[in-house]
Amino acid sequence: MGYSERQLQLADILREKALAFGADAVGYASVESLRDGPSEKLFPRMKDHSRDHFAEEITTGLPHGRVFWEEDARTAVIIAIAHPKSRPSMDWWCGEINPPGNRMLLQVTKKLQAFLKEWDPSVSVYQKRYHVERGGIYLKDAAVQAGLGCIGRNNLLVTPEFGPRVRLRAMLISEELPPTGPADFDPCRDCPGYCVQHCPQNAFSEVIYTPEESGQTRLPGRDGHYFRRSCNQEMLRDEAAAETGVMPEVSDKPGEIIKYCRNCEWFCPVGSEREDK
Ligand code: B12
Repeated sequence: MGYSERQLQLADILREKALAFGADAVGYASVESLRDGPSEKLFPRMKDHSRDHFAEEITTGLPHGRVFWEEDARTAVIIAIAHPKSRPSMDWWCGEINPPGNRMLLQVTKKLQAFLKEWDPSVSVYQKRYHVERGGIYLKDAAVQAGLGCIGRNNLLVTPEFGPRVRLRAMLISEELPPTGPADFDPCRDCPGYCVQHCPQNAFSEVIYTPEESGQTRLPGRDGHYFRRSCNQEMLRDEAAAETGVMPEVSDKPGEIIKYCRNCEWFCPVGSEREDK
């Protein structure tokens, strides 16, 4: 598809702005390429949803797991912020309060939205929520299509610069921008799989999904080895182990600080040299 001068210019400016506002990586995927993607397709066939209480929080009016796409949305702008080993608190939840990393992501997309409003008020901008049930999109699928990295054996987006130690957020816009992916990148091919070996719940130890049974080849943990229920077991343990404390970055009131397991991120060697940017 040919892109106009205006679209090419916007693609450049938006990228520049996102990085200036604090994103560590940014990419674009066409909404068309994301519709009915691997995660959305698998969702109704999942063996165990685990966090089924999310179903009670559906605000889209769609069946559980379906993505709500705004009618005029054409491009998904995906941003990533690195969550390095040196700053673990970026991922800590304090009660119901969003972790500092998520708040940074939100600030970047809010600033991008404000910039776009000035650039051309006729461009529609949709902030996408974290949970698909509340209007979000499947962020890893979108990040792969936007060229930010690939899905690794740990079932996470693995980026060349920061490995899997990133968090993602999306914003949809009504302008068509040239897609920046997918990328030809596969660091897992010759890796012994430190990430999966260090899972405290052995969530990657058996094949849960097969291409035959699920009718698709893009599966959790690449070849269907990731079991959401086991992973969630660890997260419930982390919640039970939460201790009361204060996180000055988010609030001066004490709350239960939850430090979710990140072994499948910590043990991935990709991008480690960029840990402290
Ligand atoms: C629900 C949820 C959970 C649930 C269930 C996870 C799951 N995968 O099912 C629980 C609570 C267990 C969980 C755990 C974790 N989560 Co979580 N989670 C989500 C959430 C909200 C939706 C994920 C989902 O439901 N996927 C649907 C299921 C069906 O798909 P899937 O298991 O992901 O597998 C699909 C992909 O692998 C894809 N795929 C495979 N190969 C290929 C190839 C191509 C080309 C493509 C396009 C796609 C593709 O197809 C599979 C489906 O068949 C997302 C945010 C979002 N809106 O996307 C964050 C998210 C995925 N989680 C994230 C993280 C970091 C974690 C944890 C490390 C915990 C933590 N400290 O935050 C663990 C790690 C789990 C793991 N190794 O996968 C990050 C991942 C960042 C990254 N680098 O990828 C996300 C994106 C949130 C964020 N803030 O950025 N999570």
